[in-house]
Amino acid sequence: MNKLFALLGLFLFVCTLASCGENGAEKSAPAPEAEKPGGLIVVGFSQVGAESTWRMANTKSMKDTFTEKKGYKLIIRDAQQKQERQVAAIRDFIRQRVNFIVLAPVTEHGWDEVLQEAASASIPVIIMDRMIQIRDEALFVSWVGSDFRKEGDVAVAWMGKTFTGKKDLKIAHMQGTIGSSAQIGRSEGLREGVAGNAGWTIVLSASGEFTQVNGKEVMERFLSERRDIDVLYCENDNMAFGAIQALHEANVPYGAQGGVQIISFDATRAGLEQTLARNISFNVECNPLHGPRVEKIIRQLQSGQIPAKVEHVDERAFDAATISKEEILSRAY
Ligand code: GYE
Repeated sequence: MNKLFALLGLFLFVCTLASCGENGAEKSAPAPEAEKPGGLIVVGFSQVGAESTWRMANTKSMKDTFTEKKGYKLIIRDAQQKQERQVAAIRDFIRQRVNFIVLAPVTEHGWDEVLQEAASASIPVIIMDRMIQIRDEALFVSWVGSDFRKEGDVAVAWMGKTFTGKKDLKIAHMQGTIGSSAQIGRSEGLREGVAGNAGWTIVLSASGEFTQVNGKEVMERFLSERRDIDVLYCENDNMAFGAIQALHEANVPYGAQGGVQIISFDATRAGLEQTLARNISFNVECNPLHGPRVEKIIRQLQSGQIPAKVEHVDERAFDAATISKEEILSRAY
């Protein structure tokens, strides 16, 4: 009986989804019942890639949540940081007539067409992690992720406190994947901080694509251009690890020894180890454990409820004085 109501709820929801799109969003008949091997709910998950510790923890959280034991079949497609691959994966999910699509988008733009296709097939789409910019917001059900702009603001507030009175602050800016929400929000925070502080200057800027390998390479490039860097504003932990390797190899002081002060984002366990060791001076948390949050949305949809359109995750920030070894060890990512 419950199941019947759940299915009815979902049916009503997808009808709403299909009918409220503009720009030619056709009012289509609901897709035939998806193939549900053994009665499982099929979830197609288009993941960005495996570029960082954060990302691996995010994939694991999805795998741990959407298990067969709990009644799900999870199909994961790794896009290797390429949007074309994500579009192809979504089309494939539509062809397979999955019950739900979960998209962790590599960048914000370029989703109108393919999400229109998903809506026309009456497949609800949940956006996780990074956000999308889309003409018609009815093309996705909900988004769950971090407030990246706020993360940037938290880092900048720390800089303001730490460097008060410093007349000339030279900042090297290592950005994440250009066009991704995590990069956009964190970079905007810094840009605004620089605009509001007369003595602050971004002297170097480049993308390290959120990976350790590129982080090292970009830092080497930065150091070949100049060494008088006060702050490295680095948009994730893995790039910070690469940057630390480069600084170490070039014999340039950083962290507690004085020299370059590194700000990082994610606060993964390894990132917090580096923070406790005072190699990273300040680390802003970004929580990747979205699996249960996405499942909650799916459950709501199944029981005919309309989930919140946007859900932000509460996050903290750390310096060496505000973390303990126990806290690091108990961290799930
Ligand atoms: O900060 C980074 C990852 O989108 C929040 O992507 C995510 C970011 C995270 O590669 O480590």
